[in-house]
Amino acid sequence: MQFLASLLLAAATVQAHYTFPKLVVDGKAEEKDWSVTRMTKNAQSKQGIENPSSADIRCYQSQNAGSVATVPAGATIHYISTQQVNHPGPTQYYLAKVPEGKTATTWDGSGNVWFKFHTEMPTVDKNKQMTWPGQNEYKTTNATIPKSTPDGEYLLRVEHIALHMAMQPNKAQFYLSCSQIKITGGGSGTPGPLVALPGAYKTNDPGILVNLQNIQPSAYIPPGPAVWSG
Ligand SMILES: *[C@@H]1O[C@H](CO)[C@@H](O)[C@H](O)[C@H]1NC(C)=O
Ligand SMILES: [Cu+2]
Repeated sequence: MQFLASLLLAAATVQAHYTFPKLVVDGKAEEKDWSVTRMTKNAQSKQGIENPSSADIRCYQSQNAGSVATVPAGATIHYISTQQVNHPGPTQYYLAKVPEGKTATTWDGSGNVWFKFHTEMPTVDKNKQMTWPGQNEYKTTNATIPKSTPDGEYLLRVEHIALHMAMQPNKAQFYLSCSQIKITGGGSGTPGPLVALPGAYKTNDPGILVNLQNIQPSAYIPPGPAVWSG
């Protein structure tokens, strides 16, 4: 009986959570899971991160990936999700340029190096319910790599912040992964502001400690730096 109960509990847990093992660039998916995307520690458990100051908030990785994906500047990207992205909350994308002398396959992404290039705001659906772009899909929302992003190797980070429990401190859930990419055909933009992960997020940020029942959709404040759109 106890065994059955824990099995059911495990099934329910897995169903409610997700990982993003596969990057899609202009409609073409990486050939198999975790080949350019770094395998995350929750690859099996699917558990989100609840402490936004945790070291795991950067890439949540258990290992680096073997390959690097070529991504043209201006490309549309998204990720395949292992489960339905059923929780309310924003999808955000970040990039960090690999420093001189390092490579995307080995660099750890430390320092004030991350800029955000995409976020999402909630809207109101026809039943007057707050809803989020991409909610209930089996993939993350699309984003465009800004055309003026300089060429070179980067870590690309996707995150979905699940806010259904976020009225309590350290109960928002962060689902994320990082991919190793090489941007080509880019420009001479100066991406910023640059932030560190961990560092950019605090437990009490208004986009992390938030009761969605109590706010207007337009009043939501996505956490992290301003978006750089190139
Ligand atoms: C997202 O991008 C893919 C190409 O990668 C495209 O096929 C799809 O139509 C886009 N979806 C939306 C909603 O724009
Ligand atoms: Cu969940």
